[in-house]
Parts: sequence; structure tokens; C-alpha cells
Amino acid sequence: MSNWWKKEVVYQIYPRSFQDTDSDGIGDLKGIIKRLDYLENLGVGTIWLSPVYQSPNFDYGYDISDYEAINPEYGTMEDFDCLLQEAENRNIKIIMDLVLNHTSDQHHWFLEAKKGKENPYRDYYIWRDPVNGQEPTKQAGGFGGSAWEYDEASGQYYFHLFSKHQPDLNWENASLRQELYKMMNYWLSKGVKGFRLDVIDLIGKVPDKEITVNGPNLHEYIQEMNRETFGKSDALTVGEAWSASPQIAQLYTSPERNELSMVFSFEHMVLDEMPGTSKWNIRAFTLPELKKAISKWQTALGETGWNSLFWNNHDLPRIISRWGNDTEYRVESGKMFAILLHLLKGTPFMYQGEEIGMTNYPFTDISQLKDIESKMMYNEYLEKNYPKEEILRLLNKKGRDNARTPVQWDDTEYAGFSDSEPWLPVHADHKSVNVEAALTETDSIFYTYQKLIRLRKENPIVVEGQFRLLLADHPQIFAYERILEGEKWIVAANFSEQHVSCRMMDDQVTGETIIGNYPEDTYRLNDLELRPYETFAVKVSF
Ligand code: TEU
Repeated sequence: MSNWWKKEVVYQIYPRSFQDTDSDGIGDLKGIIKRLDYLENLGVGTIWLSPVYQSPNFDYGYDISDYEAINPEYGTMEDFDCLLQEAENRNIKIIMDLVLNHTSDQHHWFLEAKKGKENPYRDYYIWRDPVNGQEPTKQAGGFGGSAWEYDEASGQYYFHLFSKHQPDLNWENASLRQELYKMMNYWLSKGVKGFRLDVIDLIGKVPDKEITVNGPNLHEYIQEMNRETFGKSDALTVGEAWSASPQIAQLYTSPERNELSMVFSFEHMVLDEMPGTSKWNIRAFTLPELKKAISKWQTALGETGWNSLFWNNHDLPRIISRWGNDTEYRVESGKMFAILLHLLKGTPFMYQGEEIGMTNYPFTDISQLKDIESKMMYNEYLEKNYPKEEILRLLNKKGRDNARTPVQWDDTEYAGFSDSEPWLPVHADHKSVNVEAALTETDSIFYTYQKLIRLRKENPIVVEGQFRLLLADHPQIFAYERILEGEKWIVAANFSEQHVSCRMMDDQVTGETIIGNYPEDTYRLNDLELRPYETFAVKVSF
């Protein structure tokens, strides 16, 4: 196995918001094809495609009603095949987003299952009798409410860890598992090069014992899946695993266990939440906490296993707005996040629009929001008597639609995304924040990403080098070193709006700039004066 994915940068496309070509205000596959040259110019070698399968869109594709059909809003299977071919012509691989924990309630398996207890598909899902006339357990669903939905016709409840339109599959059923593997092989045989596995840590659940994540058979199922499907090819697989600790991530990613290439872990992305509560319970956190979380994963998976690296995805607010500065220092902080992340050890994932520094959308009314999680939260918080303004404030901070507004290609009315009104509003900052402008300005965020991707291809130290955190307790500076066979790079960032001076070394050491966000050719590491968000990577001799 070549482990090609260790050298890769993956670009996530959320198709609904990427590029429309048929004027319905919704992105489509032809739109992705149209922008492949742009992605090639950026340098990314792999695209992670958020779901494009047939779906009633309660959760915009994360509720699949047919795993082997393309959502007609996005195009046809011919368009998909064309996309694969056109991507391959540019040496770009495609990995699919697969939701194996649940289906849509419109999937024919569920429509059959609902017909009654004797139906052969009944056991593909999880059904239980009421207990004392109530839900079988107290389990809550991921978007609020109970995880059990009552089915009048049969007098039983079915289980759903997300919305009631997303019934959970029963992985204990062996023929269900075989059907899923067959479907995965269908996509692999078309030429897709791997999968992002949605909430994979949930598939081993034991609902009766209220076990959801990390169930007893989880790794057995993944090993079986690997054997029956992608293990036979040289695939990139990344499991979404909110519950993973570094030790659990070892189980998923140690090569000899034949499970996955890597997982998405979220320890660094939940630091602004009150532990053990919800994403809406926001708290302040300090830079040393962030450094500690990242460093812990870098070290734990440094030798065996592998890390994924990310700040953004379709569920998270835009990082510049979240932990950077989306006004005065948008460009500086955007580049800081890019450099800090891409020079860590692991495979970086970037999310559409990140490369031009897109920011959160200033939503002013709930009617502008489309996301099921946000809408359910809004209603739940209204019932709890939260003022509307406060709920909107939280949604503006953490709501998922922040990441889902249309990609800003140019400064025209709908930002070059579409020529009719898009399904989600276009950010007013597209007048200046757009791809066309980014390509024209030689010092734009775009070119920082382009350079980082090239640095990874050209320098084994970026892929293989050992990681060591520096200045662990410094309140404003995030610094680390990478070392490989006599070569050392030091990366340092001023994670603040203040001017910060610092002495990284006692001896007079000057580093030659490899990449940075202020125009400096060298940095004197024993005497640093860093401006707001100033970030650099330097090569040092030792
Ligand atoms: O997300 C998993 C998940 O746990 C989310 O509920 C996450 O906690 C939340 O979005 C953070 O705001 C995955 C997908 O990435 C998400 O888009 C889907 O809605 C969800 O699974 C269900 O398939």
C-alpha cells in the first residue's frame, strides 16, 4: 500500500453551495466540473464530495433515500461519471461521503420496514415496544428531542440518533451489512478512491443499554467493511469520530488493524463549548488549551496511526470568524490558520471557500436559515423562553449554515455562484472576498494555500517530520518544530491582535522564511517582535 493520502491535501465540496450551472440557485455536478481547473491550480489532489445521492434533503444529503442514485438537483449518473473522468484527467481523486449509520425515512428499505413486523426489511432498522406506554429509553436525538419515534401502525418505536427522518440502521443484521458493502463496491468500481464515513463511531450502538458511540462491535464491523470493500484497493478512508480519544484513534488507524486511514477527531474544535453540554453552550478558552489538545493528538499518533487536520467543514462555523478576526485582520488570521494547520503532521482537509477566507454570514432572521439542526434548536430555545435575539446570536456564532452559503467566485449579484437567487443568501462581503479577486492579488490567502500544498509535495519533512510543541504555556504564541534527518523547521504564530515580543531561543538563531504572512525573509528567533497574527515557518540549522 502506498499510503498516498499521507502526502495529500483534501478539499471538501458541499455541492449544493459550490457552483450552479442550471440557474436553479442550487449547486450541481456540472458546476464542480466547471471549477476543476481552479482546483487544479490550487493544487489539491483529492476532493471529498459531500453527499450527492438521492435525498429528500431534510438534512441536505445526510439523509439518503437511494445510495446508488444521484440527486436530480445535482445532475445525473452520467454527470457523475464525467466528473470522475474530468477529475482524473487532472490527477484529482474523488472520495465520497457515505452515511452508513442511518438512511432517509424515504429509503425503500424503511418504506418496506414500516409495512409491518413480518416485513423482511423490518430488521434493517431498530424497533422496540413501548415500555410502560413510553419511549423504551431516555436516549436523546442529536438534533434535539427523543431518539425514539412512535409508529402508530405497528405500535412500536423506531430509533434515530439524528432527526426522525433519519432512522438508524441495525448493523447487527448481517444481510444489511452485506447490502451496504455491495453498494460501497459499486462506487469503488466506478473509480472513487475512498470514503468519508459519516458518524462511523455510532454504528456499533446498543440502544437498549443506551450505548451510542464506541459500541462493543464497532471495530469488528469496520474490519469486516475493510475486508469486504476498500481494503482491497488503495483507498483513503476517514471516519467521522466525535467520540475518539487518541487511544481509540489508534484502534481505527493502526495499519495492522486494517480499519481506516484516519479519523476526524474534534477535541480541538469543541474547546469553546462547556464540556459535556452542547455546542450552543459557549465558553471562552485559552490558547494553551488549544495547543495542548493539538499537541496531544500530534504526539499520540506521531509514530503509529495518522492524523487528519482541519479547522472547517460543512458543520462548523468559519474559523476566521470563530477564532480569528473577520474584519481588520481577515487576511492575516486566515493565513495564520492555514500555515499552522498545514505544517502539522497529518493530512490537511480544507473546506470550500476557506482558501479565499470566507467568513460567517450575519443572519438576521430565522427565515434565512435552512439547516435542520439550527431550526430545531431555534424552536427548542424559544420554548425554553430564550429571547429571539439571543438565539440568533448563538446561531450566528455556531450555526451550520455559516459554512453553507454559496462560494464566492466573483463580485456580481450572486457572486458567480448562480444567475438566479441561491438557496442560501450570498454574503455581502463577496464584493471584495471572492475567487476572482483572490487570483488577481498575488498576496491573497489563496496563494498561501497554494504554496502550502506545494511545500507538502516537495518536502518530506512536512509529511514525515517529527512534531514537538514549543512554548506550551505562552498565552499568545502557537509554536512548534518539525524535524527530519538533520532538517528542522520552526513554525510560530502570534494568535492574537496584539504585538507580542518573545525569545524562542537563547542563542542567536536566524531562520530563513519558508512561508509567512508578513513580508520577512528571515526571523531572529532569540528576539522576535510579532505583529497581529504574524505567522511564519522558518528553516533553521542546528
Ligand atoms: O455530523 C455528525 C454530528 O454529530 C453532527 O450532529 C454534529 O455534531 C453537528 O453537525 C455539529 O454541529 C454528521 C454530518 O457531518 C452532518 O452534516 C449530519 O447532519 C449528521 O452527521 C447526520 O448525518
